[in-house]
Amino acid sequence: MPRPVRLYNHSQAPNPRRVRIFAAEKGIELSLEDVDVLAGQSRTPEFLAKNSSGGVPVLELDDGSYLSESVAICRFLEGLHPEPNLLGRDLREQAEIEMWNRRMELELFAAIGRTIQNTSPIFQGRFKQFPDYGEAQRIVVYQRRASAAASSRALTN
Ligand SMILES: N[C@@H](CCC(=O)N[C@@H](CS)C(=O)NCC(=O)O)C(=O)O
Repeated sequence: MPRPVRLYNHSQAPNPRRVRIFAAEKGIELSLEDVDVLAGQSRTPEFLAKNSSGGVPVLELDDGSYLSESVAICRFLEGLHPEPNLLGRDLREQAEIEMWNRRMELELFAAIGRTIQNTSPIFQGRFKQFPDYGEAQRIVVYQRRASAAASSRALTN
């Protein structure tokens, strides 16, 4: 099985952070190479050859291949380092984790992304911004965060 060589990273971006947190929970030390995505470094022909989607994280492997998509990278790390188990020991547990993962990504994380992309000066010039839409999405984020917190409290009580 190929082993990780380095993780193409951005210190403030959420998707690479997700992989860094997952690796840290497992005690895996990944060598990081920062990519200035705001300066367009993930959109160069050289980087697009590593990940045609043009984003980070990307995990470089010692067989010369590259793996992108934060969840796919986490799943690969889980396979290489099964303990501590983070993605479920049996089918039921795996499906439960996947359910929460999908909810967090589609219902919360996507709305956070739409808020930031439509309101933050960081994204001016990268996207056509619709600030009113961004502010409406901000309200959605707060509502969904409250509802996720209530579900989580119900699960732990
Ligand atoms: N679905 C991908 C999303 C990757 C992504 O959008 N990464 C952002 C940083 S959080 C990025 O590199 N954006 C730069 C760009 O798209 O040019 C994943 O989960 O890894």
